Amino acid sequence: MNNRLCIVVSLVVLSFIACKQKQPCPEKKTTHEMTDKDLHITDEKIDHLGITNKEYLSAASKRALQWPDIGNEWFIEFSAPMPLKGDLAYEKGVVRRDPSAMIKENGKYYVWYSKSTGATQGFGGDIEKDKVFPWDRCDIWYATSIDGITWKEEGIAVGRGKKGAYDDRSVFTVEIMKYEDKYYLCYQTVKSPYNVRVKNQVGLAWADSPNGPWTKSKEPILSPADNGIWKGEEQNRFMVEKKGDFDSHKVHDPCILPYKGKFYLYYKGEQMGEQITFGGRQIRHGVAIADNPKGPYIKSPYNPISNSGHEICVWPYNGGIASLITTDGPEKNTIQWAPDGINFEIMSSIKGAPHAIGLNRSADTEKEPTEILRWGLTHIYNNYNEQSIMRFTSQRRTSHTAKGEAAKLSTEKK
Ligand code: AAL
Repeated sequence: MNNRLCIVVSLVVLSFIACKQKQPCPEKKTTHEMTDKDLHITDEKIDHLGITNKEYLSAASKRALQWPDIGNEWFIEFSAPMPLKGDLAYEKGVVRRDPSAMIKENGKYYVWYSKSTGATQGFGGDIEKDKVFPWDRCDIWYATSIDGITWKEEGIAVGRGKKGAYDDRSVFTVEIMKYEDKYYLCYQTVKSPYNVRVKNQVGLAWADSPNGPWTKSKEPILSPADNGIWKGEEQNRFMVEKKGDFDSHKVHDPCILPYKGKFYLYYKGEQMGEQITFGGRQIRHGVAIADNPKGPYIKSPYNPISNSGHEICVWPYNGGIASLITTDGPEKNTIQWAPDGINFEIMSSIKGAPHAIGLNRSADTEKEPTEILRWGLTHIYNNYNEQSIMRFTSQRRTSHTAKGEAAKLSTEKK
């Protein structure tokens, strides 16, 4: 090639690359840039959405046209939590919180939860002696019930480890998985001293019966990412040289689901140097996947899989995984669904959901996407030193009638 030709070819290639770079990627079009073709407009959709003129679509109308065919069944309302009866009723001086899901065995519901006693002093005093959080110095207890309302506390399931073990300070926020007639409890662990920079891990215990005895894993099954760097020696969790991954400080709220022949451990991550964003804490969710219930659990390269939420609340639905996203982040107060357990899309927005939900795993999850949320367990703060487990219910919103209108409608139907 002579020099002139060479220059011409190079210029053509360079301008092609430059032009390519300027082109917006088709998947990255803003709502404003979308054309009728992108929106799949039909007369039926225009009528359903009540759009005045399809030649003049506002950004809101374009978004509405993009909504997939989401059914009303994803939209639900929660009733105020109700107290439980029996041993799980409010008890003076006792913290019972973060109920696991319930499983039904031998005609009884089983639930596991964090239990501790005594006042919470916080981090101002002597952390060697004090209880720094309501979930500090906890053991995992369990209870059974015939009707899900009156409960009998059965005793301790998994206690804290011996001094020096990774779980010597507290074991808490537990979830249950039953798989092939074996039972698995996964839970949070903290090793002493419980200071504000302490890393939190996840432990696992297994048993042949829901009544135990439970064998604990010798090592944690999940740990925080180790790529954050604290700044200075002071016990200050907001001071960092580098924040690291979304889960560089804590891995919390573990929940294992058998899914597609593997085991998906969903968890909440807390990052070193946490900030307030979008009016809430920087809380995200991740998933780690294993071939066997006992692990090893490998964190997904797609993490974080949610940039919002708090406690993990996930269930299988229609070949995918549904997730209730509460409390923190720009997508809080939504229910999301991922066809592959990883790529979640918003299916509905909901009013404030109960915290730390313990799902009813015996529900028919395929009946409706939110069937599993018809009733379950949650916790409330009676005050900072006492928390109790409560029962929630939810219902679908199917009508909106004026006073007297519903009665009239049903008479007319007859
Ligand atoms: C909850 C959960 C975890 C935290 C603490 C107890 O909301 O996210 O369990 O560690 O608070």
